[in-house]
Amino acid sequence: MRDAQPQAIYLQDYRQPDYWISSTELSFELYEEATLVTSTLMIEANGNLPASGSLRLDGQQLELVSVAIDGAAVAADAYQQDEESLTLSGLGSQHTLTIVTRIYPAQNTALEGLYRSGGMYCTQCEAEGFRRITYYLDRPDVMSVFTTHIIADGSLYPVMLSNGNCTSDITLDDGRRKVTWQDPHRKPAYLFALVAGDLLSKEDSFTTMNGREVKLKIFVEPQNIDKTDYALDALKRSMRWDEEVYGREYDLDIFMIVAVDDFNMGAMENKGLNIFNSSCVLANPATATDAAYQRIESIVAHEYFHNWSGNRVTCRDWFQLSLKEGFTVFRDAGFSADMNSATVKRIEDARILRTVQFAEDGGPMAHPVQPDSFIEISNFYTVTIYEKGAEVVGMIHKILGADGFRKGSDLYFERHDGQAVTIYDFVSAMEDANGVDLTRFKLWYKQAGTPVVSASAEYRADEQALYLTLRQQCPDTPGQTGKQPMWIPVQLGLIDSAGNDMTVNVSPAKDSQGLESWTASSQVLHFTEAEQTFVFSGLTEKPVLSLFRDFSAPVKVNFEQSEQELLFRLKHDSDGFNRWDAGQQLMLGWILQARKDEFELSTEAQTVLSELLADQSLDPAMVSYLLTLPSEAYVAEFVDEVDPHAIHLGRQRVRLAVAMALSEQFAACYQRLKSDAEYQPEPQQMAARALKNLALYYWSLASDAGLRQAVSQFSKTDNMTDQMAALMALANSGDDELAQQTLDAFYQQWKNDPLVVNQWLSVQSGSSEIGSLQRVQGLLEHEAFDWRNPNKIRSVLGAFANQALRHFHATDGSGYKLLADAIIRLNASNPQIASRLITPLTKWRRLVPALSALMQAELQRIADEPQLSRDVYEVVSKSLQ
Ligand code: B3K
Ligand code: ZN
Repeated sequence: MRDAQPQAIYLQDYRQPDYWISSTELSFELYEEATLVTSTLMIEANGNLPASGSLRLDGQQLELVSVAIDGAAVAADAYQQDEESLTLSGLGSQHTLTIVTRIYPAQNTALEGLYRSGGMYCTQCEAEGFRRITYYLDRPDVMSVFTTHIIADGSLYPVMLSNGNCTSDITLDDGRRKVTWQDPHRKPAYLFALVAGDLLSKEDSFTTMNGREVKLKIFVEPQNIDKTDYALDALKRSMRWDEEVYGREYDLDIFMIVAVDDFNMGAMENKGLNIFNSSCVLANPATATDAAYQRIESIVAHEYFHNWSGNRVTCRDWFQLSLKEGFTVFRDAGFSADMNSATVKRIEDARILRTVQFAEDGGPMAHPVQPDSFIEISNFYTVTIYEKGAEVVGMIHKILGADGFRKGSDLYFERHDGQAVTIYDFVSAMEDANGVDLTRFKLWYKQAGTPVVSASAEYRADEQALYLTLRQQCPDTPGQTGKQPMWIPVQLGLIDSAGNDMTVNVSPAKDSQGLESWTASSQVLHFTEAEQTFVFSGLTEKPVLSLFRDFSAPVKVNFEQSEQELLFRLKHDSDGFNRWDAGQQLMLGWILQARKDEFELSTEAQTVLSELLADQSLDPAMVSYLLTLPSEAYVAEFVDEVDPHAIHLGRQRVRLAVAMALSEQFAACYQRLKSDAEYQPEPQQMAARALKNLALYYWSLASDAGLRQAVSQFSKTDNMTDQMAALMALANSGDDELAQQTLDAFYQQWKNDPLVVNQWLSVQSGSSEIGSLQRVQGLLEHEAFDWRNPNKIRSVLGAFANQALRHFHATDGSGYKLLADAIIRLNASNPQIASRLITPLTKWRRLVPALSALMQAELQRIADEPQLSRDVYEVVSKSLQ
């Protein structure tokens, strides 16, 4: 907790440190009540700066026991200490510092630094958690070689791990065990990790492209040992993929993953010792859904890929966070696309961008992919840094093509291996390897906000030409006005009346600054000015335009197409992503219309949808997305003033109309895809289950026969994907008694498996049907709930505020109050989690006036709290500005 007005820090103030730390030796003596940390640092003055003789080390919540310089104790009046630092002065160019601190992991509820989770010790140091372990230069440009000793009671903590290789394991005279780990790679402190616990491990090995044998180990609490196979398999596939696609080989003899129950994020890429939220690594068929398997696959890959994009080449400062996160998300997306369906992956990513990221870009926390200031860096692990950052990297990929991009990434890794660099170093490597100038493109990193592209097209039969005029405009965001036009890659197609792609000839060939307008190999149009007209010639008939194929840029598009054209593209577009997009535009129109009126599906729409459902040549996973309505949150992004109740009503009407109109087709589709094959978490089966369960969802809405089928699937299945789909259908069926019976049965079956119980919590809290305030309050009191566990908080409060919109936006403001009370409570125990929960409240300006006022009042109530953490203060104060 700090004073009420924490200060922002600025990118432009970046300076190198006065000293470097060439080596770091840490000794952890773990006792039940406290941990003693002895840190021995070799420091060297930074020759790039005039000698200051002064060194300010970061440290928070530390009990300082002693300080010595070159072996001589320093008296307490010879250093300065405050709540955030320890400063030594009068130093020469090289010294050995020995600092002893005492810390209290069992009392650490913020889950940063060293803490206890269940019976084990673990760490989370990114971004600034290491300073809660010892005084240090806790900044990513200070890279050091680490040696770690862990001393503890070996019977309580048989497994003791840190980064690198284990170099000694001895029993001391007093019977305690001392284990030593050495990491040969220089790294910043945020990549440090330590684990001690009573754990079991599942082992495997991987032979790298150069024939080196790497030991792989996943450590879990004993009851979870049967849930490690899939993550191990995903890890091996990631390692192979990174060799094949990026030429990157692993660089230590061992790679470890540890599953931890209490964790603020998904996982952490500590060098050689990744620590995972157990929900992102543990799975078996009975307890994990297909979606959970896919999440595990992508997060295991993401953390593994960080070994190069993040660890070998790291960030100079935290303003460069997207250097490692945007690039690594782009890499894991490529991996998931290759392992599963590329179209489906693109659809999923675009959905996140359009719901969550566009909302962030349009709200009070909007920031560029490279922010220029922040108060608390933990608030910047955002969809903008991660997902928009990945889209920006993806646009570079679109512009350069796969081969050019690979040349650029090779140069980047080679040039900067072992360094802490900036986003522009990445862009420079891409430019230098390809001889291109991306100066204009860099605006994507600097300018916040979602550009809006408006398109209008005119076909001139006499010229056999289509005139396409594009205009772009990027709205003002906090602290940024008057944005410049961006370089927007528009992948496009022109479709003839038979549904085939036509050849594209574009003029002018270059823009006003000489940049080519069209890249034929990737079918990308380069749109770089505020307004441009492109002429497509040689068109013997009027084409149907398919713009922004493959979601080629993270922009909003205004382009009117008739229901007929949208249906045509839903049926014929050769780009799977744009088929989905056409369908979403269509359904969005229906929902907006149904807010005011009853809704009926047109005959044409009914025909196209039933054809899709019956077409067995299509990927069933894609079809399930084609037939999924936009979520309420997605719809909210397309209206000027959000009335969540009207959106809910409109969506319910459309949902029912689709269910009723195609009831028989859904029943038939379900029967066709039902299978007795043994469950496997592999793409084909997953795709079939996705469509089968979508069919069940609609079918059970439309008829008792469907509902009976859901009841039977619920109890007869052997896998969580099918059981969860049935549970969702029944819980949301509108039959309260049936819903409750099923929920109770599910809890009885699974109450001893915390990860399954979390799913049970969120099915209820996240439902616009049953997620009432009263129910959510009940869940907060339930034996299964725990305020210390971030997964539980997300499952109840996160699901409620982000998904059960009808209840969260209750017209008496009770939903907002419930969330604000929770934020105030968590502000004291876990500021990061508290701060993340504020997001739904940051949208108050976009709501209808009555709700807006109620929400603003709750934000103000939080702002008025006396002891706000820096995390909560930043989001609340920016939201009220
Ligand atoms: N790099 C970590 C994020 C840790 C954030 C801590 N506040 C996870 C990831 O992106 O891989
Ligand atoms: Zn990451």
